[in-house]
Amino acid sequence: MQVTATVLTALLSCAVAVEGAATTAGWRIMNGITGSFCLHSLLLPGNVLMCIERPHTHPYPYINPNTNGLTVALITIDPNAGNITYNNNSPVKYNAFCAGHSQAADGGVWVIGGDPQESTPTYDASIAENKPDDKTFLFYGIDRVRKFNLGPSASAADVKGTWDEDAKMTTARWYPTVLTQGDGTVFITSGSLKNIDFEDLSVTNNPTYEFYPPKYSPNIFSSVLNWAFPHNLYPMAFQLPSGKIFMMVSNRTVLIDPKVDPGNTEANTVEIASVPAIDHAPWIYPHTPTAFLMPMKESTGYVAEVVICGGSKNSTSYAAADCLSIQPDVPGAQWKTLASLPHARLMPEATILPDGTILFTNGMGWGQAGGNGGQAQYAAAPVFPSDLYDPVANKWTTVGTAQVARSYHNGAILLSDGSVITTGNEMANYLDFWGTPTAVGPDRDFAKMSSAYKQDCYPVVEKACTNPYEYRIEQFSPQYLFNGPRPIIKPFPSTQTFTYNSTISVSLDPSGAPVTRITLVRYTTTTHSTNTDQRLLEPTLLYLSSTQAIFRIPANPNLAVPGNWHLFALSDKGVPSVAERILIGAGDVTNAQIPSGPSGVSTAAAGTKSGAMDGRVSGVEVLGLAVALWWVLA
Ligand SMILES: *[C@@H]1O[C@H](CO)[C@@H](O)[C@H](O)[C@H]1NC(C)=O
Ligand SMILES: *[C@@H]1O[C@H](CO)[C@@H](O)[C@H](O)[C@H]1NC(C)=O
Ligand SMILES: *[C@@H]1O[C@H](CO)[C@@H](O)[C@H](O)[C@H]1NC(C)=O
Ligand SMILES: *[C@@H]1O[C@H](CO)[C@@H](O)[C@H](O)[C@H]1NC(C)=O
Ligand SMILES: [Cu+2]
Repeated sequence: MQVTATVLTALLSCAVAVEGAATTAGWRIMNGITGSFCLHSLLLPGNVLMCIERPHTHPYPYINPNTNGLTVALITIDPNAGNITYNNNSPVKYNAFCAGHSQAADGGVWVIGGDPQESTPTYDASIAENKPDDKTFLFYGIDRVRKFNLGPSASAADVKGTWDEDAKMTTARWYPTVLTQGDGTVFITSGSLKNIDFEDLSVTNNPTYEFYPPKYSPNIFSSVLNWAFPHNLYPMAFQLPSGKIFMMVSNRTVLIDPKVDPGNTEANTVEIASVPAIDHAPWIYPHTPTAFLMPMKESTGYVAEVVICGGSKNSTSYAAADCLSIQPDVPGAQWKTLASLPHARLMPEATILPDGTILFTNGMGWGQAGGNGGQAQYAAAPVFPSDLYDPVANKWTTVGTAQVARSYHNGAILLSDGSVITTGNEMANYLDFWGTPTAVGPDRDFAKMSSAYKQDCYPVVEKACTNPYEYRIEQFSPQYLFNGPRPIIKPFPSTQTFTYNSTISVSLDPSGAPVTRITLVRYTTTTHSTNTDQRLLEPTLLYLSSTQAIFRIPANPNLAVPGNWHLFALSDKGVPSVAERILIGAGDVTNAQIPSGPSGVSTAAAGTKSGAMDGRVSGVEVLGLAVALWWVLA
């Protein structure tokens, strides 16, 4: 144990100090540490990051010295200064390690289920869900529905908030997927009864889903979840604009209609296309791929398209590069093949950027997800390059090389300035085990791991590993931040809820770059490459001048799912403004007055504008020309 203090010091001191705003595109390690390591990463207003960690376990410091044992940290991120500040102020009663989560309709977050692995000093043995302290990993899951409510000002200056942990699900769930629906209900699916042990699967399967607040009763059995076991943890799931829920488990896809009361049957579930038969392991933990929704544009009817990428091959232990997509709301939809990832990876993170491109980061080239706090490491060969996907061209470009490995338990989050941070990894000590960043090998296969390797890192021998918990945040600045001046949005009312089918006026500062597009990117939460929140909407502009842009919030809450969104304005060069926070939810419709006189957009231009995800679509040029013309005229 004496090794720990020196290891921590080394970890903390190896970040190179950065000063001020990034000056070139690419990666940099931010100043400071997260305190708690970010196994779960959730965005709150004001670039406040909530990180939830695995309680530290032997042989590592049982009490995390940074947090004095608390497992939830709130971290204020200053993307311009390159600084992060840990605020030690948000304990949970019921350990949230291994929970599922989503952004909540009121701007808070849901954190549901988890693992009762002991965390001191918040550990309280009198709480039934906190099992006796035997310091092993195979506890029963937690049945708690936790809600984090924002503090009154919902800003970085007031990050405290409060936890409500009284509500319960019908069962315990470890590794459930959670998503927020249009009416604010949360859908909670799968999650085993306890921390899964692939060598003893007798008491873990929980092939059911339920809703909170409760709907129907007690919960609903899913034959697809049951069929896929043990490959049914953290299923991929999204709220679809049709109101149905997309769920993909292993290689089967179902649509669940929450409006249909199924009784004790599966009457609300319809299976749609299976994924094509290719050399790919089940598309789910521990062969973890990631999934996201393509940007959705008003000009093309806001059609939803789910993309799934990465994971593991079936024939070998190498990562897979495959990407597939489907439009689940379209009758008869089939999965189709997209361009493959330039770098095969499992445990990747996909982050939708304000211009509608998608950044792929994190992950490993070999092995599988899983491991015991760095003591047994199932994945090797960290993938450092980052890859950018252009959905219009179906094309990938490699756009930088990260410095920090992001193996098991990693995350990535878009900040309001348009940069992306990567978080987490509990295999920061993977070199103890694997030797070199490129080592792979069947002799170290998780299934038949030779004791020579295992012992290097296992606490029963006194050769304890170095600290596995990664506390650093690395920041990626996309090229668009260096392509010209940024548009400037004037401050937006931070406490107002904007409701469905309202028209919204965005005040623009004419000293910023002229605006050609508005995009809305939902705040996210992510763990285990599972991010049900992420989506980008591009409304058609109803009016545009140098000082004002007007657009309509979609009428459909299952499209513009309630909660916090980033509102970005983009220049004709694709340079985003700093986002303003917009809380979308139920309420009275408000309509901005569309000024009479010349507008930067005509109805025709708006109608045909295809969104310019690739920055070259003629619609934008038309729009840019219209803006320029209006300026000349004005
Ligand atoms: C950022 O952190 C550096 C180094 O820790 C410090 O010198 C600087 O004052 C900080 N800047 C801001 C704006 O907080
Ligand atoms: C789906 O997965 C099952 C179980 O892993 C496998 O038997 C089946 O062949 C797969 N189907 C396709 C189309 O890959
Ligand atoms: C996966 O590989 C095994 C052999 O390792 C093979 O028996 C099985 O059919 C493969 N499954 C799929 C879906 O290709
Ligand atoms: C949205 O509002 C417009 C008028 O502003 C109205 O014509 C339209 O029917 C509304 N749509 C829905 C779905 O309520
Ligand atoms: Cu995990």
